[in-house]
Amino acid sequence: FKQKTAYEIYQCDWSSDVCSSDLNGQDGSYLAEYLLTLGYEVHGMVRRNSMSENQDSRVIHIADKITTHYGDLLDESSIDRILQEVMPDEIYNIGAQSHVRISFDMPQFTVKTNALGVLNMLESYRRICPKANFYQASSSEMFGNSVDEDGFQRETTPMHPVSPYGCSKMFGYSIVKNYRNSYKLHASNGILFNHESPRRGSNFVTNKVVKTAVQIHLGLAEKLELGNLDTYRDWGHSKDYVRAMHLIINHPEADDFVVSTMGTHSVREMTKYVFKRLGMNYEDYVIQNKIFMRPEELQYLKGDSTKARTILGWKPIYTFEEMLDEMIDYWLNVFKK
Ligand code: F7E
Repeated sequence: FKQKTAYEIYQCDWSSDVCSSDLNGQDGSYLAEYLLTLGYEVHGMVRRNSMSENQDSRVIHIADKITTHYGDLLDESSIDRILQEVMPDEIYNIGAQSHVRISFDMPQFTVKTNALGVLNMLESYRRICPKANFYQASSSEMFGNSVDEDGFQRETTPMHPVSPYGCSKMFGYSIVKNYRNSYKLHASNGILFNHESPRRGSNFVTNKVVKTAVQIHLGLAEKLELGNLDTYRDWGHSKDYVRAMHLIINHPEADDFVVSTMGTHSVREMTKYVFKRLGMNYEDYVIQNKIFMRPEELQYLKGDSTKARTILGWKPIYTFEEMLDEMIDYWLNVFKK
């Protein structure tokens, strides 16, 4: 293991290796692929669970190119052990209980993982490898229903979260800033708006709509049950957003950046588009079920990412439609086999 590490550090352009939490999530898998194309040595933390196939299913195709370590954001000793072994140059904390609706069912687990988990990472990082750069996956859910007069949320918009998930992310965001200032660490926040892909869990609304619409189209399902159709989200593609994470962590000064498409669509508009592309009218198939509603809802998101575009030179490549088309094609392929 050590020889391999030394060899690869010597070989790669960036003289750098990287450590990321939740390698097997949507973003973790795209980030690992992206960093490999840049010549990084990639180490990822995976959480043990009782369904073995879920622990590496999104990264199985690159399993021989990355190193995985069992660990947990709530198990400080596992974080210490991994950081001591790897001594990374870049640390991406993208592990979380990321489902907003589920955070109302499991508020304490959500807060422990998403808030205390960040603090655990920061403490290990500060003690073991403080010269590394640190990226925290912060979220537009922290804004809650707070919108600037021009209809955007940006770095300066007040944060008033409306879910246990949003509250937990706001602690993570704040403690990163606190550690940056207190200990002069290169610790940054990406405030990422919703980002999707074929690898998105199918209990998030885009992939739920696409997967079920394809099943209906192929005669494999009859109805689609949704919650609130009239909320608005700024949806981008995860592949574009992991490029932003890398730019943020490598910016000479640690800072906080909004990452967004600067556009917004309602759940209804998104659903209408997907069904239309499959030759159907969504109104014939969609029914509302209140079990998918949230006790308190975030109504409207549209992010202003001017700062990231100007300072980091980042911009998204995928359009909203191209992203949904890719997801539709993915599920058509899965179910036609
Ligand atoms: O919901 C509505 C729902 O669960 C989007 C996470 O990545 O982005 C994500 O959080 C909207 C909400 O994402 C259903 O009420 C209607 O208004 O896809 P979602 P989210 O809650 O916005 C932020 C930035 C994060 O950081 C989070 O980790 O769609 N909606 N019907 C539904 N949502 C779901 N899941 N299922 C429905 O049946």
